[in-house]
Amino acid sequence: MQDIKLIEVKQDILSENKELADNLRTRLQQEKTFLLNLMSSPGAGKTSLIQKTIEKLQQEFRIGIIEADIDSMVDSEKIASLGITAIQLRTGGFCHLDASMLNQALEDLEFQDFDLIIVENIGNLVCPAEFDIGAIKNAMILSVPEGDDKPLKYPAMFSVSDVVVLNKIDYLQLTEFDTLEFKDRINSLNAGAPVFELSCRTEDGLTDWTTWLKNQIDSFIQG
Ligand SMILES: Nc1nc2c(ncn2[C@@H]2O[C@H](COP(=O)(O)OP(=O)(O)O)[C@@H](O)[C@H]2O)c(=O)[nH]1
Ligand SMILES: [Mg+2]
Repeated sequence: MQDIKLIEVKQDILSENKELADNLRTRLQQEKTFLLNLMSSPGAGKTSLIQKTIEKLQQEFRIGIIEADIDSMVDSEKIASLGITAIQLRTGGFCHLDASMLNQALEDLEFQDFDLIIVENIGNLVCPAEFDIGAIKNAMILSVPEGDDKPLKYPAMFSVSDVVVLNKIDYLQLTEFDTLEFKDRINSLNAGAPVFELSCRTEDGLTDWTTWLKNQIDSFIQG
């Protein structure tokens, strides 16, 4: 029988991606452009949080948005209607973004002209956690209707995120969601990661999030 050659495709792809992501991060640091990678499952509130964040921070920062979707332009049209520069990445079936896709989008956007670029990653709690896109910070949103057990089911996503947003707190009284349990579960995976509880609908808790983000950008630009 002939020898069978085993190729660890995933490992190769991931290490190549990591190198490209590190290069991208260095360029972002040189140009002082803060790249935020926003991840969540579909419908948790990525586009809503981006819209609210733009409203609160557009006076202070030059903001650009990169929208990723498997096959639509819906979200980038919403952002463009706010008068904000948006780029749409259509992944044609891919369930995540990677550093080379980001490289292309950042060149098109002329990223040097922005203080803050928010990337709306593909709605998915699995694949985006594996691919470093060169972001300065990774953020994820979980919405209350998804349940407080999600850190147990998707530990990688909760581990790679520098910050967690719990959205749709206006649903709390309709569910069994246990906020303390949820935070404990995050803490055991990712000690010290801040968790912001908010509602994009009522705007409760929104200012704590935008203040945190503003402080992160300010210290990044000054650093
Ligand atoms: N009740 C409630 N609905 C919300 C909230 N945030 C977003 N939504 C709704 O949830 C749906 C999905 O939100 P969207 O921002 O498109 O999620 P995305 O798929 O992660 O970008 C939309 O109908 C939003 O209006 C919230 O805080 N409370
Ligand atoms: Mg969206």
